[in-house]
Amino acid sequence: MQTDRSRKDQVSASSSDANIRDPSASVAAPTRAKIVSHLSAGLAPFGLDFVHSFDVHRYNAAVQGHRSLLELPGFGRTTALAVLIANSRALWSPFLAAMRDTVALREAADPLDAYVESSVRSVVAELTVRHEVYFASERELRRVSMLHAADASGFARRSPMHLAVHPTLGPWFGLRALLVFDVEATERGSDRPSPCVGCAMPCALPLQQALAEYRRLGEASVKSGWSSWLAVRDACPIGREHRYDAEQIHYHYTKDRSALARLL
Ligand code: B12
Repeated sequence: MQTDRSRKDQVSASSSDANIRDPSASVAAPTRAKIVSHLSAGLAPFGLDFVHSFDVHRYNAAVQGHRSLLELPGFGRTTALAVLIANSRALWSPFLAAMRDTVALREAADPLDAYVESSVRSVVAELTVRHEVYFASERELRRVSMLHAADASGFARRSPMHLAVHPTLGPWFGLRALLVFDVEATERGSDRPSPCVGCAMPCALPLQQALAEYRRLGEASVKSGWSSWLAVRDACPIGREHRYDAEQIHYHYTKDRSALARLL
């Protein structure tokens, strides 16, 4: 478990090569399939239960010309393996267990981000191939739009509610990290149709209401008016059986540390 200080140092050193591992240490580069199966098996116990591979150039094409999003490294390859890491509600129970066991997590500025970061880094560290890691929580030049990544990969499609929708999970998942490897991508990423096509869009009215509050109060409205934002997600007809439980929902929207502490 890293300290808060070392996490901050890593992020602030982020536009350098801080996260790029040296391939000279590598004996034989693992294949795409080995990387993906290593990540799937290693991350699942942490509740990071979705690992979806695609070609990083699809993300780069999606953000081309965007005013604030940068291209991700392609390592000079025609295709380069990108892996999107996501979670269903399965994240909650291992996260709470780790919180009970780890003082540094309980003291972290954002315990869930710290948990995701240490979990992903511990699993990725076992791979010897050159790579770069981006977390959903990173800012400014390191910010990756996870919604564009989900869309470009075909894992889920961006929807009018400013969330991505998966054909089975609906909007009930988090997008946590995007990894890029110096390995050819053998799958480009799929263009499956958006689950929103043909939907009567019951999210439209709650979205208007939540956005009105957002315009009035700014980002603080997500915490103070979180039930309006929850109503938007709840309106989606897809994935209702994957809805998070009440405590998980409450913490994700409010980041209420004292409510979280009561669960430990
Ligand atoms: C910043 C941010 C927010 C801001 C958005 C404000 C803003 N002006 O952009 C606020 C604080 C409002 C917000 C709220 C929420 N967010 Co948010 N957010 C992000 C974050 C960290 C970055 C988004 C970003 O800047 N993208 C880059 C920009 C440049 O992309 P863009 O497409 O060009 O810009 C779009 C957005 O800015 C958006 N936008 C513009 N104004 C507003 C205003 C509002 C209110 C919203 C929601 C969006 C929005 O429209 C633009 C065009 O689509 C992402 C993680 C990530 N790294 O992607 C999570 C993320 C998109 N959020 C997520 C979630 C779940 C939420 C919440 C439900 C709360 C929560 N944490 O559980 C709420 C409610 C949103 C909803 N639709 O129901 C998830 C989405 C998962 C999914 N299934 O799709 C992400 C991926 C985080 C994660 N770890 O999973 N979020």
